[in-house]
Amino acid sequence: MRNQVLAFAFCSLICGSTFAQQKSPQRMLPAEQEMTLQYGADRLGKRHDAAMERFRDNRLGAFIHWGLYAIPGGEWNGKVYNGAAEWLKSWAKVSADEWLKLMDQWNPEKFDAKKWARMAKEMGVKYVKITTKHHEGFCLWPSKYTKYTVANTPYKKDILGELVDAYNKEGIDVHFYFSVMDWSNPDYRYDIKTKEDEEAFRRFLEFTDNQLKELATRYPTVKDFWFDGTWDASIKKNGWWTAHVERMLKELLPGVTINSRLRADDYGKRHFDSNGHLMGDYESGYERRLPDPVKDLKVTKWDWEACMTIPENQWGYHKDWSLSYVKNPVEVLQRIVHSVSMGGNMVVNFGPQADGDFRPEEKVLAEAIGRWMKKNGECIYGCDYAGLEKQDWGYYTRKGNDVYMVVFNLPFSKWLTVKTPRGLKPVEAVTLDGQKVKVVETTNNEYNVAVPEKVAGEPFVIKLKVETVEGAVDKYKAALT
Ligand code: JFZ
Repeated sequence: MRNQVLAFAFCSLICGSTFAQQKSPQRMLPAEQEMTLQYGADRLGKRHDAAMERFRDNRLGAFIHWGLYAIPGGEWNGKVYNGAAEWLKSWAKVSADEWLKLMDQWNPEKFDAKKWARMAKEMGVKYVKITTKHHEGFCLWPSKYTKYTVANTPYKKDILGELVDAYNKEGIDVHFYFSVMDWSNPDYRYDIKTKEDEEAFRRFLEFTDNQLKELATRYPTVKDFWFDGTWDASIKKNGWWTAHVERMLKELLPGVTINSRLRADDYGKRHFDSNGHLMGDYESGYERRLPDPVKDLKVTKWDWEACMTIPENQWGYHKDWSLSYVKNPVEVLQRIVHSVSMGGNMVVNFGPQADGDFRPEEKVLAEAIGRWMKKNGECIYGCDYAGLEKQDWGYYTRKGNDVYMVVFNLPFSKWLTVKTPRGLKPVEAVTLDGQKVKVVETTNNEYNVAVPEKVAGEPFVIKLKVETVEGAVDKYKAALT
């Protein structure tokens, strides 16, 4: 922050007031005036290799938060805490030793990796992000570097390995969630204040490197690392280490993708470096919220992935979902479409039970999303920001010259308004089940698109085939670069 202020002040001096009055542009300084950073962004603009294209085209993923916290499910010593269940150790002020005793009860009798993989396939997700280790420190794989792993529970077997195999067999990519902050490790520090802290934290970073190398070599088909628990001063003061981790994993696993939450630059600036450039391969700041489709179109300039919980804020299994608002399948769909319409991915979270089964609400939701995706997935997978002005009936997505109108709100009249940028013209409109739909030009670059005759009682899709004339300004194409 301090450096952004400095950079900004410096810029006002050089460029005069006009430039300085611009509100927080992503790029504040002409390239030659940017500060030199050793641990800033490794790349400017989007990544365009095959692995990144695959990450982007997948568009829909599932999150799995599974750890010891699934056993108490939000309740400790008879008291139910409504805070996030995976943070229960902290809400109920349980010591690490006592918490880790839950390992003796870890024996998910109904766990069947193949069933989990079929459920994901049915839901239409193209990738699954699994908590290899959450803040509590318990590892779903038999790590050599700590005793707090599945290997030392009654279950014994390598859950992560079983899941990687099962998902991969269904053609689903596996991403690893990894919390750097680790409540089980006495060397972890929230800040570095003394020589002793420094030494402990150096040991901790080495331990973390070892675990990451272990994950990358034991499970070489992993496609992505999603880091969490990186917000403490101790890590911000060691930005070099976050850059090192990204490089280390990319050397071990060519093509691997990494979220921005890992990174801090030379000055402890996170996600975006002190010059305003995204660090890592995609922004991972959108959590349980989404960018505004009218105001925040800047997000189409970089890749991003949002993740969301089905209740308000429960990632791990909580036994009582009656305590807060719980989204219905259409709301979940709307958030998926919203994300794709702004060039982002969406990951829907599941918190499996301690017995290895999923709660009924999650099964119903996964099935409902899957049914819709089977019919309408064409407007999600491989799609991007369309470059058309948002309308109240829903969202646009686009693949080349196919613009998809995803309609959530049925108008009282039979017409849906479409406004196109200059040079872009709809030539034909059809529903995904093949009904032709009327398009009438109402004024320059404005059209009425008819609501199809038969619409199911759920969001539906109209595919507009469009033509662009030579020389047209196409915001869609610009967003792809
Ligand atoms: C973190 C975890 O603490 C939480 O348990 C869950 O795993 C979630 C996916 O990630 O929580 C966060 C992290 C970052 C923000 C908010 C919650 N954030 O940047 O707004």
